[in-house]
Amino acid sequence: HITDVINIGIGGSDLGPQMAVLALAEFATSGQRIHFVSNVDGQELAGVLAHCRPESTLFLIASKTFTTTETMTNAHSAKAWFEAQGGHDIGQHFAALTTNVAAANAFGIQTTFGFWDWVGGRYSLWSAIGLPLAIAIGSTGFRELLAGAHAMDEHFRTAPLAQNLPVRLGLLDVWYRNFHGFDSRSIAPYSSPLRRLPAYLQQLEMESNGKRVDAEGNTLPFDTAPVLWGEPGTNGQHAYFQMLHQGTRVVPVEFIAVKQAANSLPGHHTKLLANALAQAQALMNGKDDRGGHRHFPGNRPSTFLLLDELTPASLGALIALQEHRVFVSGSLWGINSFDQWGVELGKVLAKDLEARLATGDVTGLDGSSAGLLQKIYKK
Ligand code: G6Q
Repeated sequence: HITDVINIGIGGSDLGPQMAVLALAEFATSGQRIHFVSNVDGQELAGVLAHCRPESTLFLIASKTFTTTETMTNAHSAKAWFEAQGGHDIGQHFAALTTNVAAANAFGIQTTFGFWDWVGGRYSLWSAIGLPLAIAIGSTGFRELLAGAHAMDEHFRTAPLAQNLPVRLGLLDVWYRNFHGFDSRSIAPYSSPLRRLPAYLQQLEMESNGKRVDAEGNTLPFDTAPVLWGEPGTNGQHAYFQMLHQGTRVVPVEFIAVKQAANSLPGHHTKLLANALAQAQALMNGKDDRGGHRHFPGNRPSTFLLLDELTPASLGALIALQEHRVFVSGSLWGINSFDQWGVELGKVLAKDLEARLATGDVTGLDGSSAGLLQKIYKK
């Protein structure tokens, strides 16, 4: 009997399913605890393993390439833990979500869930990478998520441009970025279950459109993806919203609220929604204090997305909306939203430095990296 499912993956093989499992906790059907381990910092895996037993744990090794260092390191440690704790039958307790079946087999995993190697990690929630979510909410729930996304796909494909949500959002993004020079966007989900949405959207937009050249490699003469950041509301209000209201730079805010409460605690949801409305109102209208320090200039733009309810279908539609919007702005900027050479460079450099940390060799390194390496290197 499996009580714990541990998804080991990073980036696109972590952020989507993790965000969605949290968002749809109300729809959990399986009763299993779903854990996400991404960081190569052993604290993360060790912390989860401390509460698990090998006979009741299922490991999902989520890696498109099955070569990512963080994931492979965690996967090997998980396997070593499993064996050291007297676990039997790796075949029953480890599965891989990957396009590299041969590498998974070589690792000792026979059960593999495949997808296509042309699917970028950050767009892979809909594929086998969504398995932890499918385990959590069941296949019916997962199909509802897909159906909600499909409805948004069809809307994007067929709706007239003036009513087309991804088109309108993408145009707005370009308008803010290039015509107003706004260099960031704050994501404010007024919904605790959507608390990992900012992290998910950060990757979706900044990895897709954080590019300085067009698809042919020509340097772009204008700015592209803004910085995305944010925390759930109302928490953000008690932290950085001060700057949004009275700071020197304008940051468009994207409010995401849910009309229907998923809990029955009296008063909470009305307060939550009232705060979301109040913030949008204050950003827009400001408050006149004749230029004194209590003056709020107002005229600060925000977008308000309202879901009737947070369900698998509405979450699917919300995520598909964001994917298509990134495609729209990326297309207008003429960039390839589907590569990620910055991520690849990090992977290569870390391998070189890992080898140097074992030997202390700094030959050919820049002074800054050499200095740091010498501080860390232990003889
Ligand atoms: C996603 C990125 C990146 C990727 C991870 C994990 O679009 O390319 O976040 O998902 O680096 O890669 P693997 O799934 O291959 O381990």
